[in-house]
Amino acid sequence: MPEQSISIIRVPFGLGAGRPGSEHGPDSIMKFGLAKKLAGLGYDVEADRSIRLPEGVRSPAGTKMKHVQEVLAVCTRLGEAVSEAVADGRIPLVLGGDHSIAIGSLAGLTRHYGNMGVIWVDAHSDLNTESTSPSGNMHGISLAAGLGLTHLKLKQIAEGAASLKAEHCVIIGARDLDRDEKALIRSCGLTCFTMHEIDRLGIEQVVREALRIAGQGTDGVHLSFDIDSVDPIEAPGTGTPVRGGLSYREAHLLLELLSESGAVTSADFVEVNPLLDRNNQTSKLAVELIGSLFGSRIL
Ligand code: EXY
Ligand code: MN
Ligand code: MN
Ligand code: MN
Repeated sequence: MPEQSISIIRVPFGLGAGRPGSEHGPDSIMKFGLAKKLAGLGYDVEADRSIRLPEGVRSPAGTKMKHVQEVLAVCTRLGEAVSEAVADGRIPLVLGGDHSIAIGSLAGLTRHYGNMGVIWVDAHSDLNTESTSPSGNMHGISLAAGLGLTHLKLKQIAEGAASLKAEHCVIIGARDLDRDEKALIRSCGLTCFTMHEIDRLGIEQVVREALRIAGQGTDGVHLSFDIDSVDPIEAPGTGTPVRGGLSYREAHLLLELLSESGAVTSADFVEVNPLLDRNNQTSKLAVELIGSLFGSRIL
């Protein structure tokens, strides 16, 4: 089997979130040894890509949704980088940044994967639209954008991009949903395993179901992992913490099971905020969890 290659794409962008700090996530995750860890697992690692906000891009003040132009500009550049990685046969591993950048990943990926499944691991569902958003923060609309439910379309970001099919999208770990998001989840056809289902079924069964939904009849599976899915006791360094999240072991097992399946073709790790962290605990956890996704095992 040829050596597998990973393109680590850093996106130091945090304007889609309501508080600053996630723009420091990529450098912090790298500082705690991600590239070395992946190389040690046998991958050929390309680690020098960083996506910057182009000079001079600035949204007008006073609009409901904040920093739309900045999100569009960064996501356009990210879409190109992700698309290039896929075209070169490399696995794109995108380090955020806030979760709005997933829009760029999805735009770049759906140029290549015409029928992609998505596993969205998050305390939130990111299913607001420009109309329903209570905060105006772009990271709260990213999955809705992927599904084609927002004014912002993936096609604006990357030529040939296409919306996801809800039937192949799964959310895992949700526990803080807005009223309109709940209504949308009930009507749009995606599957949402909240913390309640994880408590009842166990994370192993939830992941098996998720792999079936996102993996069967699709040509790729994208994992979008928001670190706020993990309980704030383990991951305090994030902008929108919600108690009652995945335990340390549940988070690892989820990623180990995804790894075992061999189904995941790309991933985002987002919302690590080093300014809010305690002793870099959250950045270090992110490195460990990414290791589990790429094959690191206890024994
Ligand atoms: N649902 C809330 C909003 O739309 O403002 C909170 C969204 C937080 C999003 C975080 C990153 O996952
Ligand atoms: Mn999110
Ligand atoms: Mn979240
Ligand atoms: Mn299908």
